Amino acid sequence: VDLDLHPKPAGLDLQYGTAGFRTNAKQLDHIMFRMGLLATIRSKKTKATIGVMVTASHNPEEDNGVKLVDPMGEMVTPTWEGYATQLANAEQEGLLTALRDIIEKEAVNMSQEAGVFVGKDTRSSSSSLSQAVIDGVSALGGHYYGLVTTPQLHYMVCCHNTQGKYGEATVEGYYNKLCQAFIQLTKNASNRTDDQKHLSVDGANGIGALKVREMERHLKQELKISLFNDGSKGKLNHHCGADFVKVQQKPPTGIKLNPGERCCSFDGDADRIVYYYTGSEGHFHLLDGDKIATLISTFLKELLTQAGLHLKIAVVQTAYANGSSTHYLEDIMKVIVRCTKTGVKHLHHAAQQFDIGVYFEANGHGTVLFSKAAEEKIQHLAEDPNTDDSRKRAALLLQNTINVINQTVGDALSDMLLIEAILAIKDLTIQQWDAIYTDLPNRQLKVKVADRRVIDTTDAERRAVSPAGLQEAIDSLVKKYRQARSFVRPSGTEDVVRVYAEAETQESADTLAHEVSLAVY
Ligand code: NG1
Ligand code: ZN
Repeated sequence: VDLDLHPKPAGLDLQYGTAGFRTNAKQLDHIMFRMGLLATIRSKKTKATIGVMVTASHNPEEDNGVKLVDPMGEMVTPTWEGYATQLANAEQEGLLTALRDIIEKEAVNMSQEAGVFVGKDTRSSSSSLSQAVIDGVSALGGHYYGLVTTPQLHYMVCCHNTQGKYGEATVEGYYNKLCQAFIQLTKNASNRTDDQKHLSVDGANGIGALKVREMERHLKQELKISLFNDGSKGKLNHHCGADFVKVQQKPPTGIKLNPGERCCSFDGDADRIVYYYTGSEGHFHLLDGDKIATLISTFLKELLTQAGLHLKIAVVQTAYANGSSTHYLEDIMKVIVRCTKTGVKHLHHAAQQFDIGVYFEANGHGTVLFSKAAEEKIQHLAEDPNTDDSRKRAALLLQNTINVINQTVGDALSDMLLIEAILAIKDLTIQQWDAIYTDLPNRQLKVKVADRRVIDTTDAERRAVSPAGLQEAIDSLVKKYRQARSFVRPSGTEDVVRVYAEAETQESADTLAHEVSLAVY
């Protein structure tokens, strides 16, 4: 490869953050090329196929980003995140040395074959930027998938590296696996009405809109989707999409909301989903990642009981989880709850410690992980001729649940099918699901500061250890309100400090969030 193909502007420094590199698309050409190079080296090192996804998820259309996907479809390891940052920031004349450093440190055999899967979202900059990645993929065996959702790319990397055991490494194979499982699941729901089979989807004017249309053809009318914000008119993530709905706590523009009807929003690369509806009084009701985690874990726990299986199930959340959800899960449902730092790699890792780990960020990114042992026990029960009918039914439901889930990463399409199936099987309306517990009113704000890195946190980001005095200030503000909680942390994807507050009333949550933002300056 010609290392001077996509030269780096001198002096530009970027970090591989929680979701890879993410900034204005104009600054990313050299980053893409270099991530193509790094993915090739990572592939040679792991002797497996590596994924590279070009997207900036829920961020504005003008932005873009890139992240690497490891062999089993998971996020790349911290050491390689470090290499990514080093490689990205090496000045043009030092690029060769920076590459050699990594190759040497990792003792990579450069004659090993390499394979890299590349995917992109629908941003206008994604075509040229993904081309820059491909230019960097010097090796043969690269495969360009073009337009895919982030979770589809993760899925195909995993399928490829497990020789098809997880499924076929094509977009078609992905639809077949998920949709067949969904159809099997819904056979357990009796007499679904047309209303129950109907769902309104806000595609955020992004890749999720294209892909949900493709997927719908495999659903045999078992789910009928009205698609809004399909990308034909509006701008990506602009006043629409999961992040807008979650943070603004209001419906997206461009959607038709009839009272009581189920709606959901994807984000710009379709790895997040949130649900909502308007009540008869015109009130907006949001069902976020916490409500989704509660629905899924309740369903799984009931099935485990019916199957007579003793498997350890846990729910993994972050500091952004609504206090009511944590209380409900721990004290009423009596499941283990863990709290990790923000960023799915942390949640994913914590969820792997259990037989069944349900993880969701409040913003709607999440999935369920089943240990190998758990999957085997379920399979054994389903196939054992001595299993009685009701236990067998539960075991089969668990098997199809496993198949509808994308275990590599949070996936809006897969989560949507799982949620729709659970609502059908349990014969729940969205209102009944919403009524499982009542959210504490909350508010999220962002604050621009000179240097967000002066804020250091501990206890899964729930307490600030620096700058001195900040935590004490937050503590004394929180004391003024009932059922209140608040924390601040530097964002890993934007140059801001995020403030979160919850309290007994919306007014208190808003005031508290405002007061805490003033304390951050
Ligand atoms: P930051 O910018 O670090 O807060 C945001 C989300 C994360 C995660 C990443 C990656 C919130 C509060 N934070 O991270 O949960 O999804 O983006 O996209 O939603
Ligand atoms: Zn996303």
